[in-house]
Amino acid sequence: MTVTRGFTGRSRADDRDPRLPPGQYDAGESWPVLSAEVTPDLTSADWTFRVDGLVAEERTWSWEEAHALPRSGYQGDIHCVTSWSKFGVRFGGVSLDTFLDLARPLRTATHAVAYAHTGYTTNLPLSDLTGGRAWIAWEFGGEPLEPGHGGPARLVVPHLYFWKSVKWIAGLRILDHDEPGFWEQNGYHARGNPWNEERYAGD
Ligand SMILES: Nc1nc2c(c(=O)[nH]1)N[C@H]1C(S)=C(S)[C@@H](COP(=O)(O)O)O[C@H]1N2
Ligand SMILES: [Mo]
Repeated sequence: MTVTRGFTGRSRADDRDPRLPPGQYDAGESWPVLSAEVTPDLTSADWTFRVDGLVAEERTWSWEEAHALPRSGYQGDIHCVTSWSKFGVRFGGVSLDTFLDLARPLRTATHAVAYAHTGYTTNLPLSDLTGGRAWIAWEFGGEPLEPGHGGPARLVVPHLYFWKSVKWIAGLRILDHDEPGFWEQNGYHARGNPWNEERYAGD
């Protein structure tokens, strides 16, 4: 009788941390800064967050107005398309559901373009921004978010590759179609689900 090799023993795949999506490695304590633009000189007094486009009510929140909303946060892992992942990070801010509930996307709305105060953009289906899966965050590990990492405030959409998590977030434009953002126009995948390795268009 033959025994299929690899079936009885512990395979290499079993040694992988189950938190690591395919093709990723654990960056440990380090947190690389990855920016296409120069870190802007943006203070919390200058910062605003706007939701416009296909909504019942276009809204803009100041720093104080955003901080008056119910607090929410994320604790878990993040995954950059350049292949580092970081486990157990903690972001604090407000759930995007809270902002979208106040602006009320129209029935025809399907997607959003998230844009930064610097001009960086990325596109997301609305379904990836709702249901407690996306945040406007101004705290990291209980401390104010550093400017290099997107402070005063950034978008955090941790279930997608981190290029979707716009630093120095300025707003969401709500659309009835998908419109490629900065990296997506340069060959990156429209959605970017790390568990399906959706790195590039066509993946
Ligand atoms: N405004 C802006 N947001 C951005 C980027 C950027 O270049 N500009 N890079 C994205 C990419 S590719 C990643 S991996 C993360 C990096 O965030 P970090 O620099 O805090 O690690 O921010 C995302 N958000
Ligand atoms: Mo990235």
